[in-house]
Amino acid sequence: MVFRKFPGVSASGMGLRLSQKFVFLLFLSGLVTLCLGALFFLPDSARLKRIFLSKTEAQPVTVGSENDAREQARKADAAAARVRALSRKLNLKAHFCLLQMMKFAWDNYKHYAWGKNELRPLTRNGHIGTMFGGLRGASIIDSLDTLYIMDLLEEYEEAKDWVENNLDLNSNGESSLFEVNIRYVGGLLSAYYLTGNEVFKKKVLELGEKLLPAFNTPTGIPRGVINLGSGTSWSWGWASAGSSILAEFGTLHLEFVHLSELSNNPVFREKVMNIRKLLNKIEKPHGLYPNFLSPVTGNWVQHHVSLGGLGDSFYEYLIKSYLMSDKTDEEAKKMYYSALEAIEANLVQQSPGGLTYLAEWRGGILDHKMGHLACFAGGMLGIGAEDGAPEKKQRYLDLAGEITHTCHESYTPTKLGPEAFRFDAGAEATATRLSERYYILRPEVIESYMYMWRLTHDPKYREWGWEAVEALEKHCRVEGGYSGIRDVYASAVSHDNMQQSFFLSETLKYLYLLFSDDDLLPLQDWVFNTEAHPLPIIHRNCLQRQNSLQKPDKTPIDGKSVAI
Ligand code: DMJ
Repeated sequence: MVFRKFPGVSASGMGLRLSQKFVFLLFLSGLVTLCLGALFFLPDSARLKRIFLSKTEAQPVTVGSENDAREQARKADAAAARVRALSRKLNLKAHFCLLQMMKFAWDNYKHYAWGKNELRPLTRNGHIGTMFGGLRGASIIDSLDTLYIMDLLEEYEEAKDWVENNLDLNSNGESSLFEVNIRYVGGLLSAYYLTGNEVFKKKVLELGEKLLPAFNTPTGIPRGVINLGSGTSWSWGWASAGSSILAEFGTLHLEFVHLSELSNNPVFREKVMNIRKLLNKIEKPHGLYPNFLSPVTGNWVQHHVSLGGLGDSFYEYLIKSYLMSDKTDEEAKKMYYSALEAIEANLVQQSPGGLTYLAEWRGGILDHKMGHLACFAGGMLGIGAEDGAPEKKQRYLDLAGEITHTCHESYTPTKLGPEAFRFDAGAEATATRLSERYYILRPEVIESYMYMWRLTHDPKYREWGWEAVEALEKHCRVEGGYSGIRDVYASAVSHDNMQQSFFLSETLKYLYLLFSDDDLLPLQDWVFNTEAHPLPIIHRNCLQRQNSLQKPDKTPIDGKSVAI
């Protein structure tokens, strides 16, 4: 090797200096390589990689984002499908549970209380009570349509046979016109319309006739109590000044219209149209309907207004009369929406915590309390929203959702709700009195979940319904059936020993429908009476429909005459 000579440096000295430099440079480059290499292994190295990579190398990252986006969309779809599958599973599970629950309630009633009105599940015997006079089998009549809808056909046959062979309408005793109407007349009508079995029609027309004497008053407003054997009727002892109750005489319309339809006898319709005529005519304080009316003078007896007990189903039957008439009963429509205006102006309130509720009104003074019974109003407002004035439709649907939300809020901590809850002295949808803490298997909150589900398909309503199923199983199921509980706030529940007939007719049916497809008893074709018995909408426009199939010159499309 020839080294160039540099001035002042010997060859051997230069060689030594060169090798020192070489070692130093080698060391330096090793250090730099190590440092750069280490950078790539730092946890946040991705950012540095981006800086060090050229644009062309960076390109695949953009392609990767599109892929990522596609991948994310695919994952989201898969997740949605999983949720749908899960909710189908939950529906199947819910259906399965509800069938088991209905069967359990029915089997226990059959075993321990057959033919009596209700089951006492703790003492495992039957209860007759005083509401139905001499009538028996309230749980059987209330269960007929639920059993049929749930496809529990063996059990339905047992119920039908009992009606055929054992339902005795020639009974004496003090019976409530309202309760007999909503449970027996409603239950038999539904059973007839669903199954077409003539035995139900025969029985219900016979029973309808027996209720007519209750209307023999100076005004035609019926009294609350009737002896089905003798036809004598009188007012409830507890109702002030011999008055009749708004929710009682105002909850006959749907059933009586169908009695006239089935019998071709206008008398039933005339009786309820007469009630409506009087209510329409009479002066109403602030547009509101008080709960007590004299059947003698036709005047209000007290100024207590409520969408809870004593008032509730009167409002429900106004909108349902309109819907059941295939939206032809304009008078019912007008009365419903005017009543709603008055309710909005006078009863709808907002709590400090932001909950919307329906207060009670006592001669202008508000009682900031809502009964469990008033929770049906979520569903009622919901089904009535569509036919409200254009500018009110959304408001009514929102109000329906808000009331249902408030009622759900009252369902805590057992996930079952008290008989009444308050919004005063710091209370937010909680029962403040010991005497209002009980839950007797009532349906109203679940009823509103069912309607709101059908109207909005918001999954929260099914979630809330499922909470109720779990709570019923946990707190109300006992060895001998289902029982109400005395205190929804108590950690150790105490049972009231009563399986109400409306648990079978309403609570379990509404839960079952909540988890069913909308075409099981579609709201376009059926209305539910206040005991959840489905009654068909009376379609009057079939002639128009037939005509619409004809050519303009009225010649039938197929050239043949249309049989009507
Ligand atoms: C049912 O008999 C009916 O829903 C009625 O309109 C009110 N009370 C019970 C259920 O809570």
